[in-house]
Amino acid sequence: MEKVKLFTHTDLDGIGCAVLAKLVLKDADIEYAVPGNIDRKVRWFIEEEQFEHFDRVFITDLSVNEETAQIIQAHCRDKIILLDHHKTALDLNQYPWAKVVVESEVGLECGTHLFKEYLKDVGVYTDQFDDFVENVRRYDTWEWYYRFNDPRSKKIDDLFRIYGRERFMAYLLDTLPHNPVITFSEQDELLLTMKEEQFKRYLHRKNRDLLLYRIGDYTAGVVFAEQHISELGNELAVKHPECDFIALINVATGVSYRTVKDVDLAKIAQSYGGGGHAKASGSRITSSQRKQILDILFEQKEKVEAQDKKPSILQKIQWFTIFQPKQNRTKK
Ligand SMILES: [Mn+2]
Repeated sequence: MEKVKLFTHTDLDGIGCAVLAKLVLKDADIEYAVPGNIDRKVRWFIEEEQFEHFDRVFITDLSVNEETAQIIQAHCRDKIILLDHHKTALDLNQYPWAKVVVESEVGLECGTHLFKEYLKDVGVYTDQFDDFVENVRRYDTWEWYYRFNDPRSKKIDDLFRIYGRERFMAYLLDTLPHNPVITFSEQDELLLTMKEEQFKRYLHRKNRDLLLYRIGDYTAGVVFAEQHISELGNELAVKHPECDFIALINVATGVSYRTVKDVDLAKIAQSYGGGGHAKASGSRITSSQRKQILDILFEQKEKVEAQDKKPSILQKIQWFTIFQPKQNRTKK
């Protein structure tokens, strides 16, 4: 059996790939990543020659930047397979190990469906988890809403958010093999109802706080939000047809963009250092931007280390360089 490593995204589409890897390929080593850290993780994996321990390495529902792509090309092009559906990653198709498809005969693509097609092509998958894969695809592309008007896919994503990644993953690995069509227990339905009610209250508050801004040539509805991002973006877009797009700001992570009108948000996010799809994209808030926010909020401030925080590698290096000369001096 091949030893497999999988780098995948943390959302439902990302864990969909992890579920297929575990169920179909059995012995797969899963590592979760986000657009903000995938390059660092993949480069470390190559530089430290970790890839030597694996026969095959997948990167799913995520893409790498040009610099990382060149490192892959130079050092492990025969082992890595990257499968993604983000429009801003299409340039990676110049590399034989990358397959970026935005749309195919099924509709809009997603990571889990591309991974399923790959497994089918190499002959290890037939159709046992097709219902799950299709629901992941419908949720990730919002076809559940725009094309099928069927909330089942969204309920699966809601359940994933309620359960949390590890618990949901365990639940899927346990149930899918003998019950490939996901059903909702009475308890699940109650949790889903509670989540729906909580969302409605959140939406009401966020809609009240929404600000309209002119950004470049566009009118944007801007709101600070850290929960229910996809759903909130969509509902606010429906409520605000006067906007071109909605920007949801989570200071801790970044900005999510959702279309109202037909504007290319992949381009807009790219101009702020991000990427994504035409209808939904994102850009990061950098640590220096967060520092600027702190400068605005608190005039007189000084950074102090928290007690229960492990020192970062950078801090360790700093300590090392500070303490080293002193040790040498005492030896003399
Ligand atoms: Mn995806």
